Amino acid sequence: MAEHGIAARVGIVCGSRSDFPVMEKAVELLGKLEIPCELHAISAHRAPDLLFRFVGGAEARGIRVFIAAAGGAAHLPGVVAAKTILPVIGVPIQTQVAGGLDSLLSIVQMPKGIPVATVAVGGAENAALLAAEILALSDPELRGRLQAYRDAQTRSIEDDETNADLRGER
Ligand code: RP5
Repeated sequence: MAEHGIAARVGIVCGSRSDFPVMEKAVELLGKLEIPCELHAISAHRAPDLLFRFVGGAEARGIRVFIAAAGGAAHLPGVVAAKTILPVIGVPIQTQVAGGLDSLLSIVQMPKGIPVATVAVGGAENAALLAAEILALSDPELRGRLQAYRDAQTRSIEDDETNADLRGER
């Protein structure tokens, strides 16, 4: 699924549609930063040929970063990384078995040679921000939007009513 009708720069792939409620937070944040993305549900073990087709054609379509989310024996991000030289960010999805520790270890413990940048369990927003930071290296306008996002985040904490006494020290 392509978002915004223009060439996507971030390719988000989930092992299952059941991961979408988590990963839609990444889609939303990328949208706020005006970064076009596409979202797919492709299981690495149930549809490996389709996954290879998706990854193989992505760079030509404009994709520059992948975000891959999976739960359990979460090999999807590693398999995506094996088939591309573009950066891959892995998002471990929470599970019933070990609260997502199984997913986290499956993604973060990549043996050397093929890196996957791993965020926290359910860390869809940080995955989106990390993808934005990578894209911003060669996109000064995006860098400006990212800085504005950060500044607004900081301001919202400074403006919290519990911090009223500290405001004069700004
Ligand atoms: C993984 O197994 C998916 O990424 C999902 O997190 C988990 C459960 O998948 P379904 O039972 O929803 O197919 O492949």
